[in-house]
Amino acid sequence: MNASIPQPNPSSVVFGRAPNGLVLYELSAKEDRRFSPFCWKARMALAHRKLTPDYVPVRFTDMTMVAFSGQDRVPVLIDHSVTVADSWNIACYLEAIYIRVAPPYSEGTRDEI
Ligand SMILES: N[C@@H](CCC(=O)N[C@@H](CS)C(=O)NCC(=O)O)C(=O)O
Repeated sequence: MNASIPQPNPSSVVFGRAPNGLVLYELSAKEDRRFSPFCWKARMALAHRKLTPDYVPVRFTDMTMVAFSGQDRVPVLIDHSVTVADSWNIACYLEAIYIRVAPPYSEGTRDEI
């Protein structure tokens, strides 16, 4: 895995959300449907570590909400002062930083995604 660990970006710090400091910006469509497979990948990577972020819904028309990440797509993960954009980068980041506690598709994982 080619995981270069993102460096803290002080301008992107979001405090006071999930107690674990994790925030996931993800796509939200009509009736708050979260249909993005890229965002599911991020959810899956988090669930494998039993990490529950605060979820911030982002509409297609509101992609400027994630401009702090230096691009205009979701998912974007904030981990305290670290910002990670792109589902693959998020997977690599989590792999590098957090221990996986649940194998993919294990019993119970379904309920957490
Ligand atoms: N390579 C990116 C792709 C992310 C992506 O394309 N996300 C879509 C949602 S599925 C998006 O944010 N689109 C915003 C737009 O097209 O304005 C990843 O793996 O995260």
